[in-house]
Amino acid sequence: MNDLDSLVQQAQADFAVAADPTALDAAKARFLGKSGAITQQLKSLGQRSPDERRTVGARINAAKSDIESLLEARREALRDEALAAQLSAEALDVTLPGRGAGKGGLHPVSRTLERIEALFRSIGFEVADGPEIESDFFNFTALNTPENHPARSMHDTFYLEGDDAVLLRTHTSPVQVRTMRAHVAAFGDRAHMPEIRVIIPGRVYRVDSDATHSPMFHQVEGLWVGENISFADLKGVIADFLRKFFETDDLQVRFRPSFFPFTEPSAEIDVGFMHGEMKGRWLEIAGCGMVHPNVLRHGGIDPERYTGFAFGMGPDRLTMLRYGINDLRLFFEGDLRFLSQFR
Ligand code: 2U9
Repeated sequence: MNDLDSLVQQAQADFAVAADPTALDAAKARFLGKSGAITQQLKSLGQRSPDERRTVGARINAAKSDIESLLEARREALRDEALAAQLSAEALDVTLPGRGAGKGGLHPVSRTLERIEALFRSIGFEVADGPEIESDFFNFTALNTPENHPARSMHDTFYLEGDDAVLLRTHTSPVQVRTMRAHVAAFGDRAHMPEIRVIIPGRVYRVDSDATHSPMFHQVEGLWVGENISFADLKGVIADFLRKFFETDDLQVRFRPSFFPFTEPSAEIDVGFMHGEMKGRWLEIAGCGMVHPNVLRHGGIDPERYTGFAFGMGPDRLTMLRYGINDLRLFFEGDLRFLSQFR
């Protein structure tokens, strides 16, 4: 066997053990590269006689073309191996049942909020919102909450680091003050300013956490300001709302005197069911009152001419009552085993 035949055999053996394209390129360089064995042979032709050059040259070129064919064959074999490996790794069993798109649904508290909004819209209320990061002024001062009130302590309220005048709102009430100011700015110069009728649903924050308290919870507050708005209007609106919300006229509503810094007089609202399993029990459902004159003033409204009522309720608690849920934290853990029951 001459040199060239053994070179071709050597190339075949080297290509066969190259396990990937990089190793194959390295093997190719040993034969066909700039200083590869075949290239060396071609270079040495210069030292031969013209006759030899022709015959030997033809044999070298034949060996070169054999090696190139062997290389291409091995390349193709490696490509086939890689494809086969990929196909078996990505094997798809088309006989498996489909996973489905996983239909989503509204969170139970969102459903309650939507119901409350729809009921108040039907009697001419607008829905407003505002910032969850509030100033101490709008959250407390404008709402007639004294400087030393316990609600203002670090113990009860989340303050932003490095600025004790900025906090996570503890109620949605600052939005009512903002609403009053915006309303006065828009309509305050008219002989008869239109009434304000607004509800504010939203997230609020307090330092509190157990089965019935979460550091983040929801509130819906309402405000109706105009000339001659009275406590009788408040009672009518609330009683109507509760009968529609609980889908029964079989319901008693009780107003118990209470105290809030932002309303005077103030009351807690209880509902009593006259039949069924809740018969004879009173449930505290909301708080309310006539907006304090100081709060109207902070809203830019003259308390000598206008009066208003406000109320606040907890939609989380209303949702717990409606569905018989005993732990508030379930709402905010994002566990689909719980949430998907409300779809
Ligand atoms: C303005 C003036 C007055 C809103 C009110 C309550 C009473 C109340 C609680 C009910 C359940 C909070 O989520 S809860 O724990 N709220 O008892 N809220 S009066 O009074 C306002 C609001 C804004 C400008």
